[in-house]
Amino acid sequence: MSKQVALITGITGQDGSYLAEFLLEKGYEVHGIKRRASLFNTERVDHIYQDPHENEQRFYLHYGDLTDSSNLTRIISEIRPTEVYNLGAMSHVAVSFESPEYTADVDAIGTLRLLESLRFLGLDKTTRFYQASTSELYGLVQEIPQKETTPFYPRSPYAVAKLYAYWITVNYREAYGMYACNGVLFNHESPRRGETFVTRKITRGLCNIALGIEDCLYMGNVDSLRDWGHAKDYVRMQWMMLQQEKPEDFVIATGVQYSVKQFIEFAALELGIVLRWEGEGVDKKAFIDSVTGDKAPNVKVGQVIVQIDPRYFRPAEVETLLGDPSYAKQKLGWEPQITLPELVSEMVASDLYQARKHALLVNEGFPVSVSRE
Ligand code: NDP
Ligand code: GDR
Repeated sequence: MSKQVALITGITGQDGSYLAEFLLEKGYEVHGIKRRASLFNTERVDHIYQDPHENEQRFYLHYGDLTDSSNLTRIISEIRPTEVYNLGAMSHVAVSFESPEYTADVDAIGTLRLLESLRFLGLDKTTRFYQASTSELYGLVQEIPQKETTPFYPRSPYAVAKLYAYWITVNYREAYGMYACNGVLFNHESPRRGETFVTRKITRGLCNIALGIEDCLYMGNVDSLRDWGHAKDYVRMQWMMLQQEKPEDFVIATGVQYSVKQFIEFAALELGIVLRWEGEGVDKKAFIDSVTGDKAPNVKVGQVIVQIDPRYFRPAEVETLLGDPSYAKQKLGWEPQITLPELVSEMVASDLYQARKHALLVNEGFPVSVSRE
């Protein structure tokens, strides 16, 4: 078989890092695009970084940006990938309301730039293209659960930009016969999830509270319902989608839904904290009802540890998402292997480890600040 060469945009993100590991294990040569930042931003892939002086290198990082066509075209012409995974994006829904134009440039036009580069370089008949589409396309849901045929109704600048990316991917498949497909992925999480997405904010915040580093977790809409899976299961699916005979779009989800409030309760329980909720709307708060076990030595019964803060409400909310992954199961034999309790447990263990490191430094007299948002 000829050499498999993958190009991953967004390699420094949650999914990019898991996908890079997965493809390296499969024997691929893996190239990733990283953005220049004023600090190191490769923490999620440092463990697979290969010193360029080593022989038999199979992992490469290139500086680049989805807003820069000439840069993308140069990288693609140099490495001539057999598969391109477009995972790069301004991926935070709330932030997209603050930076709508930038979000459109990266998430919508960035996708077009990649597709055009492949076409311009004559790779449109050989290189396979994966687009990171999203359940946010369903937004104000028209059908429960959502599947491949459910109509879209995006509710944020992020989702509208991703709608363009979805359709331009379909268009290049139909117009030029490209092997290009969309994975419509529902929320997926892991210990590598960005700290400002809700699940990570919860596990990190509660672990910090358990060890006395923070006092309270300020949340937005805790009644919001999501279908959460594990990123490791979802990147496997991204690769599977590019190994089919014909390109198709697939919904990837667990088919199980929980509220943000339930996620908070699961994470608290993992720490041995039992919560009781009181109040409604912005007065809603959760206090500690009882503590079992020794993972939360710095909390006390009666302490309020979750409060609602309207600053985390969105101008337009996606209240409920629940995916139907039947087609992916039937056509590709894909099933998620990691359950939500296992995911919560892994995330809490990882954030507790980080919080312990933090507490140790503070106890030894080294001042450490906590980044919050
Ligand atoms: P992350 O936010 O963790 O990662 C996003 C990646 O995109 C980072 O590597 C980031 O770089 C990079 N990026 C941001 N802006 C640019 C730019 N202008 N040019 C090049 N790269 C850029 O996202 P996830 O890993 O969670 O998600 C991967 C993709 O899947 C995204 O497109 C997201 O929208 C989509 N998606 C995610 C879902 C989820 O639940 N995780 C569900 C459905 C879709 P840097 O590290 O420098 O910021
Ligand atoms: P989402 O993920 O918007 O679904 O987009 P996020 O984790 O940010 O929010 C999920 C739900 O939780 C509610 N929420 C809060 N969210 C955040 N971030 N912070 C809070 O304090 C908070 N309180 C309540 C939100 O309102 C929302 O309803 C993610 C991203 O990864 C997208 O890139 C991806 O496309 C979709 O998932 C599928």
